[in-house]
Amino acid sequence: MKNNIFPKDFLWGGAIAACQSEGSWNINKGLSVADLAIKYDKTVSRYERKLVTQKKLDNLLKETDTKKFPKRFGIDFYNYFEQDIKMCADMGFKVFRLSIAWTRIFPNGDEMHPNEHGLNFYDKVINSIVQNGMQPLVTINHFDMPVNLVTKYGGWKNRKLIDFYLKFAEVIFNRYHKQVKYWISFNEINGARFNVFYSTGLVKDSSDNHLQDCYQAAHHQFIATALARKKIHEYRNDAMMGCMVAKFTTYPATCKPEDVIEAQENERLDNFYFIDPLIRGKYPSYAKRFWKENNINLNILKGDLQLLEQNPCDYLAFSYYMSSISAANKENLEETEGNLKSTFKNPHLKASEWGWQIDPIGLRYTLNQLYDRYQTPLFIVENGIGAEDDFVNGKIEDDYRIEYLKTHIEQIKEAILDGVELLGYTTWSSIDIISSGTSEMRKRYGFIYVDLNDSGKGTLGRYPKKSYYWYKDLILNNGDNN
Ligand code: BGP
Repeated sequence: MKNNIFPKDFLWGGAIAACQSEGSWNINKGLSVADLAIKYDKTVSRYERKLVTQKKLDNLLKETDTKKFPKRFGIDFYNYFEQDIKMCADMGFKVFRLSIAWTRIFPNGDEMHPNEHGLNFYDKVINSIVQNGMQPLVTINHFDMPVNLVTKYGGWKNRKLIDFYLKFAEVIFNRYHKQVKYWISFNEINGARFNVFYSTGLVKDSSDNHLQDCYQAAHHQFIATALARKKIHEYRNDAMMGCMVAKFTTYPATCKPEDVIEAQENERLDNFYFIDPLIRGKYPSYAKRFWKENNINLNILKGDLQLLEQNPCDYLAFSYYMSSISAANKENLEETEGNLKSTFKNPHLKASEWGWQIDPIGLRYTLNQLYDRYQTPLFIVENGIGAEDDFVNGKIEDDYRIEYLKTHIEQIKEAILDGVELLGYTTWSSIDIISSGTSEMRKRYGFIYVDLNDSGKGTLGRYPKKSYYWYKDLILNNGDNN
């Protein structure tokens, strides 16, 4: 028995995002990029799902059948939040991760004054989290920027976006800094590489050099993060501003040196390129070569690099779902799905129904890798398994979810024993919500089942799953009974 491994104040909890849960997409709210995400099933290629061209955007904007856009309705967290937050508190959550919809506060992103209706909603949500004894962990922007900032300003490649974002951030800092200590500037900031439209609002054919735009957008998000970090520290000294990446852990497919180099290159470009500026305060040395070879000419203003250097994030947050393998020659590799991008099959791993490869040991490896490299506190802000749950006689026996979380938590323990400083663990997700990647409802991650199907039908009733009681017991014992 390994006892007392998790620190006493370890932040156990779960996560959701505004655009996948709230619904009420047009109640005192502007249109967000997430409101344009159509439901797809597994048969539609990732490339097709993600690709947003000008023509596609025009068609999406003209579409009048709102039912095609499940994220507009979510799970009606907008009206159910008190019940949902209470159920999470009853599970013993110490922290509740949520995001604030930019389009509720600034419906078009470029207004002079914030929308008081939107703020009133989050006043109630954040009060409810705090009154229920949990710390709110707030993601400022989770894949839901205002569409107006796309159509009028061209998205994050435009430096003006930094000002709009900061205005939004300052409004919520001013309003919630007393209740909120933990912040994340952007959900999965490496989305600029993998989830371009929803992360940065860039339309694929809007310029001659799309890749240049993606990396310019990422640069602007780095600057926005540094400025937001600086600002929140003016409100409270002990604030914790984190940056977050989708961590893509990959192993060389063989011990062939070419495969090892390929794996190193993937880790660098998928992850470290995005973390280094925000934690180390500077771009990695290989960035120059990458820019040159890809015809990327970043517009970095005087003072930008100094700003990054002076405002490193206070912790590193990341999502971890699966791992992949890398090889110089991909001919013999078999492709499978993964978070934000497809991966290659590792013969030693099983996968979820959606093809995401389950690798608990990879989480220990990742925690050690990140801590060795950055020596800054880490926070796992997403980890979980998407599955189709069977709802039978009001019960959901989700043993596969318990197994997934249990084996990952076991490896987190090992990493803590290895010396990794970990602030907390918020599973994805606390409650079933609409899938980010496919907008399906049947891909469920929560401890709480929501009676809603892919056609938008259901009572919206909330039911604790078997995993709800398991997680409750785990938190009660601070992870020691796992
Ligand atoms: C991450 C996102 C979440 C999310 C999760 C699971 O990329 O931050 O918003 O939903 O992945 O992905 P999916 O819903 O596509 O299964």
